[in-house]
Amino acid sequence: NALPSTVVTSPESSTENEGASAPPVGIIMGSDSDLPVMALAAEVLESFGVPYELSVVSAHRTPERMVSYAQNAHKRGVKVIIAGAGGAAHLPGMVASLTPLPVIGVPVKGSHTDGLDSLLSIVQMPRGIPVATVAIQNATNAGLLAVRMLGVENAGLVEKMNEYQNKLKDMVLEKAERLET
Ligand code: RP5
Repeated sequence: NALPSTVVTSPESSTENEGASAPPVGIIMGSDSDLPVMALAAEVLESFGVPYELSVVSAHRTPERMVSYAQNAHKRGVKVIIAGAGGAAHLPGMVASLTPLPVIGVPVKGSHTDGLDSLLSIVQMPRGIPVATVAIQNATNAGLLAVRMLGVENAGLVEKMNEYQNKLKDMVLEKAERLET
């Protein structure tokens, strides 16, 4: 599971380091076992040149760390949080309840279940506390959604997203053409 070279890891102390200039995207996950999935979001951000930090923050095993991370992220300069978890996947929703930032939830498949449990745990939020939930294991879309959110204030990212979508379209059309000839 080699990670992209510009990964910025967030040490424990940085969760409370108010005033520091954090990268715009915080990728957090309930366990290091979620990393193979969550690395997909990191890869997307890397390809768009968006800096990020990567951290294990467990709602159940390190609840105080989760509270500290969520309450301080916006003060440190984080703009969007991507939170992945599996099973009783409380992390994205709890973090959303503690931060004013947009939270994108990634349901991670468990070793004994198909991930539907994680999906429902993350998507079924009560009115008032939204989590933008992507499909099971689809951290790629979480990364893309974060880029689109940051594009609200960054015309360069909007341009890159246009290019990305055009490339996607070309790829599909090439495949369709190969099939049809
Ligand atoms: C969740 O429990 C994590 O997000 C992970 O998906 C799942 C299993 O964690 P490990 O037992 O592999 O550490 O909190």
